[in-house]
Amino acid sequence: MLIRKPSDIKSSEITPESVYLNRRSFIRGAGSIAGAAASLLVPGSAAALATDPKASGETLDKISETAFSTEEALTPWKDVIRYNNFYEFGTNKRDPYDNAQDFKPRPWTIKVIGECEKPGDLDLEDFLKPHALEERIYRLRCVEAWSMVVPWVGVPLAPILKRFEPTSKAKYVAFRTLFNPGQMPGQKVPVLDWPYVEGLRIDEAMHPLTIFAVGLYGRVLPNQNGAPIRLVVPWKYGFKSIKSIVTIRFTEEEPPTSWNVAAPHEYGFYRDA
Ligand SMILES: Nc1nc2c(c(=O)[nH]1)N[C@H]1C(S)=C(S)[C@@H](COP(=O)(O)O)O[C@H]1N2
Ligand SMILES: [Mo]
Repeated sequence: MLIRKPSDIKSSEITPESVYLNRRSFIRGAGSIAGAAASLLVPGSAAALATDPKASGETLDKISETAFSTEEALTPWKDVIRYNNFYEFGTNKRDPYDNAQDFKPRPWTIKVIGECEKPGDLDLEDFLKPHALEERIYRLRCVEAWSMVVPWVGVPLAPILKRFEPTSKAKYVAFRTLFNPGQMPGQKVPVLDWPYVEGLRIDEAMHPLTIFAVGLYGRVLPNQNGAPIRLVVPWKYGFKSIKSIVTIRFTEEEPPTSWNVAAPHEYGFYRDA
């Protein structure tokens, strides 16, 4: 699939366009983190970030905003990091904030396998380099009950996937979260069939708004938001946006997904290796 520049993308291809896309907010080539990140901080957030012990993450340099951002007001930092779904750290919305702080998100490698010519690894550090993240703040409203507008820092998934040369059999992309009950205490409880898995059709995975997020509010991802790397699929329900990804697999068959498996489903739970 051809990846086009934002100006080439018809609005009709971006669904639901009116909800979160507003081209007028396109800030072309705006310079540094100073300008870009500062403009993203709603009043009070800069101070909140500076003093929040759970915002220890390093800042990400040389990033500015993409064409895809909404002009809607951002959800304050304190809410973005305190109201999460991440069952690996508990099932209440506040649990990930309370329980994810000892999680070690680095070093981190993602294995890319399955229906592709060049299976291999992705190293998280490559995503954090300034050139990789240039112009990569996506201010997106994601579809979910709490529907937050978050300034994600990330990169489009499509060019990353294409590096591995998916074959014509690659009709889906399956994603898997880390399984490590020592670090993810919620995995000791059988609320889901661990590890968490999700899948997208290849065209959904290649959509320009499907991103790998490695940060928010100009900093590396807080653990509770899916550190160190997660999907953001803004027009899909939140559960599609799988967190702490360790494996990507190209498949011909539709892969199982955690929330489907949680409902009765044959025990063909997806595993690799
Ligand atoms: N590994 C993993 N990824 C996950 C989940 C989860 O429990 N485990 N919850 C999903 C759901 S239901 C939602 S709504 C979003 C929430 O992302 P947020 O906490 O950054 O808002 O993460 C998704 N990704
Ligand atoms: Mo969700």
